[in-house]
Amino acid sequence: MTQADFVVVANRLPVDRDDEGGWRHSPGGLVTALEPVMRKRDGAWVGWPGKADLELDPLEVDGIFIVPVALSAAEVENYYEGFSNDTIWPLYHDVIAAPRYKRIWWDTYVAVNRRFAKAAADVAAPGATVWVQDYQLQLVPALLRELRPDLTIGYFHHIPFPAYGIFAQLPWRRQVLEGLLGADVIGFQRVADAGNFARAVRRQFHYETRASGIRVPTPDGGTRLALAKAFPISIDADSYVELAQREDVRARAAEIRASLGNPRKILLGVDRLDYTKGIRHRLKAFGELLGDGSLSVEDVTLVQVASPSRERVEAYMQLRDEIELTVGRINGDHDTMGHTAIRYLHQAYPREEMVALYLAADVMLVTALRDGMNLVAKEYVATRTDNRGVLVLSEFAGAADELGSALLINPHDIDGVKDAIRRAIDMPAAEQGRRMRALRRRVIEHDVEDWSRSFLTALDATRPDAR
Ligand code: GDG
Repeated sequence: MTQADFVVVANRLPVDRDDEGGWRHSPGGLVTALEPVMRKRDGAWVGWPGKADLELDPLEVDGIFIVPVALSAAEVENYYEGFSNDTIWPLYHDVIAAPRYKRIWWDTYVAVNRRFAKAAADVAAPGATVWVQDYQLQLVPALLRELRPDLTIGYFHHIPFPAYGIFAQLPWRRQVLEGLLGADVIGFQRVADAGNFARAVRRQFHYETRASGIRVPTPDGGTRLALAKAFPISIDADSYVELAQREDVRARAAEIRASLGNPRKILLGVDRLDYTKGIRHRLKAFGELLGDGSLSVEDVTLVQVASPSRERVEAYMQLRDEIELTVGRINGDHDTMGHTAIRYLHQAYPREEMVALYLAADVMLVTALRDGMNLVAKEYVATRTDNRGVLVLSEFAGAADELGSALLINPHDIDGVKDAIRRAIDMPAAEQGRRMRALRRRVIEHDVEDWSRSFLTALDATRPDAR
């Protein structure tokens, strides 16, 4: 049995199974971020291959040791669609949608987390470092520590951690906190998320917390220190800059503008179709601006990419209906034969096309009601190599902590969103340049490699031999 000194545990594997039974690289941000470390550290990746009832043996793909964890169709329904995406996701995003608490979902979540922990314990070499990713696997750190006390365990939480008053709704709140406290370093997107976590730990267990450290009791009657701290995630900025400078991508951006009738300004929204992203608020503001005559479709078009997501979860089906009704109404009221108000695209595109869209857009609208980070905001900024363009950014996205030079908005304040859109459309080039330069500096200096390096450095510092 192969053993690895560095193990990543995530809900999904970094590769997808293609229809011929081969493996394809899935180009996600996490994969790009961790690939260099995986190679350097002789890494293994434990995760679900993305299809139910697929039992696969471990294998090596492009220098990464892949350990597939099988899930039955019922487990996908209860652990993934149920507890992860219909309990934790809405609860941790400030109950924008109502979380559903079902005991069968919880029981399955526990069973699946055990399976992931066991798989990680089996592949980790003595004294290895294991990095667990995200809210689907909150119990893995403690389960793994129980199986393998010799390991150094990190956990990164990609979504918000809510205020105690909201978190306290969770019937299994103590078990979840205990699960997370099994890690040596618990990483969050924002300082506020780490603070909410520490507060929940104090309220539930009365453990002592000082600065980022939490004193956690150990089975031998002593204590150990767990670190709960912000490590804001980022993008592979260089690869976005490169794409943005490619001739074919730039030509495609011009083609997109032309195919929309070369409007004076193009506004853009890019989101998974998710109720956390504030798509309805954005449409409402834009619709009102057209309605009150502030904007005209001859002049301005909104392109909204809403990539399909979690289509078997009820709240997402409802959201899709509402958004499509709203888009239909706005377009019906305002379109002319030659111009459309909203070009709505319920599709997923290759990365080149996304970058062409970023290049074509004068204004990027990120109006999330709650978002761990929001990488779309960072991607837009990275591609704007001419320092033109305006980012309108929700204060409720983690990215707002770093991107203060954007036009920050409260998405619930529709008049405020309308003002920001107007301001963005009319912003003089000099001000665009000033703001965009500051935004780009931040994203390029703090890229995803910087993120994984700072997390792993903090994690290494907790090793017994480093202490
Ligand atoms: C979670 C947290 C946190 C979207 N549509 C297409 C496409 N995308 C890409 C974007 C971006 C990514 O998906 C979405 O990332 P976000 O950060 O915006 O949002 P979530 O999916 O909700 O991610 C979030 C993140 O984890 C990382 O920690 O920032 O807060 O919710 O990269 O470009 N990519 C392609 N075609 C599409 O149609 N190729």
